[in-house]
Amino acid sequence: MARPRGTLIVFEGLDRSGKSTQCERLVSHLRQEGHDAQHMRFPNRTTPIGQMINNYLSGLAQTEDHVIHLLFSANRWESAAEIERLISEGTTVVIDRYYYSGMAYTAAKGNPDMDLNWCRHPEVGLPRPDLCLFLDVSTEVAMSRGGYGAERYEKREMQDRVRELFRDMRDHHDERSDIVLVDANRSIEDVAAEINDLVGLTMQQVAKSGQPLRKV
Ligand code: Z5A
Ligand code: MG
Repeated sequence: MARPRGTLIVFEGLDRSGKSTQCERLVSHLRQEGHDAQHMRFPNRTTPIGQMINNYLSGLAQTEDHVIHLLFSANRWESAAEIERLISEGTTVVIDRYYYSGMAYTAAKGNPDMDLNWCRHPEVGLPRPDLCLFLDVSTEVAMSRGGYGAERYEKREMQDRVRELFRDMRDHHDERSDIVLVDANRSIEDVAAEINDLVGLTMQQVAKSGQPLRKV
């Protein structure tokens, strides 16, 4: 019998919600259970496009708002074929931030020409996650985890707007059926336990349904 395809899992959420921590734990957990699992993150700062994004985020470069939006998207397209290949070989891919961040952070700049609908266009056709785990954390808890750093978007006002736009996306956009909200104000272990259960269920559904990987 052919090996079932892998599952595509994405972590999203505001800064300091614990995405990177939980991605690493999930990949270790899946490997311990005998699954092939691969960790990816966006922005992927290792490519030439990723270096341009890094220069922008760290304040070394000024980049026009449309241009940086398209660079974030291009940085995902650089990896799209690799994601599809891994999934088709039966590897579960766990991604730290994806196009949901792409949409919310650009739309949060408040340029009326760049609303969530506009922001979604360059993402259409990317591999679509089987599950997007949205780690929901209060501003107070996020601040208690070391506060915000020095990068461009790490400011209270921007984070508050991003929070609202993520909420919009969960309630009104095509994305809503893929997103599951996880209360990330709890301990690392409690959050991880819920995530392991949710991911286990999704992997079973994918294997049982035989549904191919969808596209955004
Ligand atoms: N961006 C964009 O504009 N467009 C795009 O398309 C994409 C991204 C993809 C960089 O992202 C910026 O790019 C980001 C969005 C924008 N801008 N902002 N702001 P990034 O992913 O490189 O940012 P990051 O700095 O790696 O991640 P983060 O969001 O700030 O953090 P996190 O990964 O969610 O949290 P963490 O590193 O796992 O945890 C933070 C700390 O809290 C750490 O000390 C942990 O040990 C601790 N922690 C974690 N969980 C817990 C719990 N449950 N309890 C207590 N302490 C905890
Ligand atoms: Mg992180």
